[in-house]
Amino acid sequence: MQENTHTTVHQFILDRQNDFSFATGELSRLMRDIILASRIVNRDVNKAGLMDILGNYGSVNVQGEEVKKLDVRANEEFINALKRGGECAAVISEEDEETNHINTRGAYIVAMDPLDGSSNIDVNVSIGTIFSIYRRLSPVGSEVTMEDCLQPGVNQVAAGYILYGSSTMLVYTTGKGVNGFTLDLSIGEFCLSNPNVMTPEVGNLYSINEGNYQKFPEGVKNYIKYCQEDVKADKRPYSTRYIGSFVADFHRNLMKGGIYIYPGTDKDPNGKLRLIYECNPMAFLVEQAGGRATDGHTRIMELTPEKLHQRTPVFIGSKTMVLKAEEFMQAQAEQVNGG
Ligand code: P6P
Repeated sequence: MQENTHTTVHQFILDRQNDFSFATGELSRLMRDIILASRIVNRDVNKAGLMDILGNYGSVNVQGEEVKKLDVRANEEFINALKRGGECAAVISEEDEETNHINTRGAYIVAMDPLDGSSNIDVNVSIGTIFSIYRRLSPVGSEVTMEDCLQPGVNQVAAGYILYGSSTMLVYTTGKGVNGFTLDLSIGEFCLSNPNVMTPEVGNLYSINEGNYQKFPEGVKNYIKYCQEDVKADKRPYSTRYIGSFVADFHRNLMKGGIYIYPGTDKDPNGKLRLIYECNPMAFLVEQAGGRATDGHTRIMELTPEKLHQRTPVFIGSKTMVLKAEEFMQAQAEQVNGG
């Protein structure tokens, strides 16, 4: 009988229980809750193509049930799983204006984008869930405070994403490296498929919505021109790859090397992506994989959030590429300041 060579994510977490420097199984159980919800969301996302049968948002389906948008349903699945698990004190979600207070006895704060890029579902493009985990600062048993929710990214104890793509993958870190797990539908388990992920120091892919080129800062425009120069020794011109789904663009660049940029513009100086539940978790992951994440000047994880849904410009990916982009941003700043 063939020996089972699968390492499930649950075995992996238990084997590394000691990595969670303080958790007595709490963080393991929190991950269990997130993983359970992700499998339910995966099932729903895979059915999305049948929405005509299931009905669209706001309608009532053949069973007489209200049909909810998938990101609304995903949000409910994750919050319900975290409620049942008992380890989570509060959830910050892109779907909810205010913090969801779950359980005063919980020791952890979860920040998440339950279904990022959900507008791509209708055209069968990969989408994802992004999550970030903090220990609460206030005492267990008390009400969660805004200080608990507005912690800088350097305080994260875990972060990850689930990519609902050609296969469904869980990629996460607890500060001891990055590991990837692929959902094996035949056994219904996430199994270790990408141990110890390290992102290439330099890649040849750049991801940015060039439709906004006219609005970009000069530093970004100059970096894009740099990417397009014909310098073979430097693997330039780079190729542009932009799916319009952050998790999918990030994952491809993490594995192959590359840079994703969503810059600020005069109209939207803080760009589009959210600091707490999109940029911080991806910044934790990319740094653990040897990459870099800044707002063009400052390390993402050192930015202090002032609002739950605060946005930030983001330059994230292969370290050498992010540093080069920052050079162009710095040159622009010096020019503006007459430096
Ligand atoms: P744009 C999806 O709405 C999202 O938040 C990210 O997943 C994606 O990278 C970005 O916005 C796309 O934004 O403005 O290029 O369509």
